[in-house]
Amino acid sequence: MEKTLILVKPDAFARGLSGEIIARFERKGLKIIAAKHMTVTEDLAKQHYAEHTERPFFGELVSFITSGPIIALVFEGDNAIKAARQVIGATNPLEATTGSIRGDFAIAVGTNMVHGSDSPESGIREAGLFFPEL
Ligand code: RTP
Ligand code: MG
Repeated sequence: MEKTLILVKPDAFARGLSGEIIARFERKGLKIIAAKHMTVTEDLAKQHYAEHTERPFFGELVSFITSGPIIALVFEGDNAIKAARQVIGATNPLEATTGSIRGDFAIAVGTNMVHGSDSPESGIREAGLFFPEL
């Protein structure tokens, strides 16, 4: 079974959509194996987004994810990575289908509500960063 790290990003948390978002992953059939309310430190944000270090929007990514409280969760299940990304929708909310989280709730790529790991290896790495006890 795979693990995926899901972050309910500051925009989604501030809008009071955490419950709605978490319910969608549960309805899909994914199981929560860790969850916490927290604020991401700059150091953790840089480690989490390490693959994007050279991208022009890296600074914005780090400042946004550290800008307010989030909920971090690890979901586990068969094909959890692909299943969760299907629930989340395309990176650009304007390209995400209706019925996906980003398609239903977001407009801008920088404030796209949710993070989901992009491969089984990333899932293990990212889950370990946020939940070292796992
Ligand atoms: P995520 O990591 O947040 O689940 O999103 P993703 O896999 O769909 O997208 P990724 O390529 O990993 O990008 C990470 C986050 O960077 C922001 N982004 N901004 N300005 C831009 O062109 C741009 N491209 C990506 C998004 O917030 C994306 O979620
Ligand atoms: Mg990604």
